[in-house]
Amino acid sequence: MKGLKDKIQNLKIRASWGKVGNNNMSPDDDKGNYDYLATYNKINYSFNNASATGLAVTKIGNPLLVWESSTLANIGIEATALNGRLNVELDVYDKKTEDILTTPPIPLTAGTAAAPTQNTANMSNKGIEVSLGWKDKVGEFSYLVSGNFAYNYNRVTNYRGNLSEGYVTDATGARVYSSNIGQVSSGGDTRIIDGRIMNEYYLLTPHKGSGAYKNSDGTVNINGGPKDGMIRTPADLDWVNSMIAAGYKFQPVGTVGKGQLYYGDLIYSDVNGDGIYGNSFDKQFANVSTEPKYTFGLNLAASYKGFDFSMLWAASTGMNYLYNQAGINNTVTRLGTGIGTNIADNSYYYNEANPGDPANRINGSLPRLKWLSDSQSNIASTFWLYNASYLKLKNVQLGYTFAQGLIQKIGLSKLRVYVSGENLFMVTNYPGLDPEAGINLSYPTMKQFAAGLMATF
Ligand SMILES: [Ca+2]
Repeated sequence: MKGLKDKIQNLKIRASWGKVGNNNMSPDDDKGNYDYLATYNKINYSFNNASATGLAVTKIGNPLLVWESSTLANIGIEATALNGRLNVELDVYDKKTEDILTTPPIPLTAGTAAAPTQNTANMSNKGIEVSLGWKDKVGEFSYLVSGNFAYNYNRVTNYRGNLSEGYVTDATGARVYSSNIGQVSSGGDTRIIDGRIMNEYYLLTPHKGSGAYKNSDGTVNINGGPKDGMIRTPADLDWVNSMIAAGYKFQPVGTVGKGQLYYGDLIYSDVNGDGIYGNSFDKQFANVSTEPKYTFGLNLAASYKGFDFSMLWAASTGMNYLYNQAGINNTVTRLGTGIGTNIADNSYYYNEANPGDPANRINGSLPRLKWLSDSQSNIASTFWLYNASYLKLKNVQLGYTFAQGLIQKIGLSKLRVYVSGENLFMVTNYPGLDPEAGINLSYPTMKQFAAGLMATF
């Protein structure tokens, strides 16, 4: 045991369990504060063939309503070893949020009043947090390296039932595609549904064709067409026309033409196989949300004689943002509104009348420019879903502390000068302003430099 004590100075195993209540109504927008009461509103009704004003229930009350509750169980280890040089912390947690307030849909046969607020949804967050640190001194040089890592796994565990999609035979004997997504989930481009990430993206996907256009018997190849979903060449457009001639459809814009579906437009996958490329049944869950799955931090510090240096790095990965912003990557143009260089340099252009036009850019990464509106390409799809992972140098500081003997002569007890910089460097593929600040950022994060002098009398 003595040998071990020499190596490990501190070892703590801890566990905790707690339960807290919350009356904040989420994920639905309505506030749940007084929802145990029914809401009444003035409403007109017919009395002796004349309109009269009366009172009617417009939202059904729920006297059984309780707060949502979160149960957090946590187990962790803390250790300091090798004469305080190594520091380790590890935490594993399991958080269950139950009785989340929601307003489930009710059938119209229940009347026109809004459904009562109920405690129906559950959510699970599980994760791990690790922090490792090493500090040491070699002669007059001391240094510290510490890093942290966190992983979170989020799932909605109970909402409105399971998703059921597929072909069914309707009352007339016809084979039709049916989905209960509207009943079992809520939201739009991001949705809440049982078994998936909270507010997971649910989107159309650009059609990934094989690049071939026809089958060996001369018929149109339904798995062919443009490889990246954009109609780029005359052969791509011919394929679209042949598909339509063969009875297939493209949505949201179904007809081919300059003002409709044309060169430089995206077309979407027919995921459910109903022959319509890009209808609502072709939306899929993307396995990502705006919440990071992994976060990292790294802190480095060192000092030698009077000099001191420190640096802080941070990274988040595993989150995606649906981003389609005027002036940055949205290719819809308006009178009096400028377009960014990203759009000017990367939007598709093809001059049909002159295929050799040097201005042609048929490999442009963004769709063609459009005037005022675009209901084909600039709509929600995974084309506009960007990996928002980033690595940032958040802070660097270099300082110098003057030797005591020198400064005591001028009546000071301590004198330190320093220079520091913030947000100096970032690596990301996200085209927006700052992925750390989220999608809707109106003012960019600033890069800052500072120089300072600290005098203690
Ligand atoms: Ca379809």
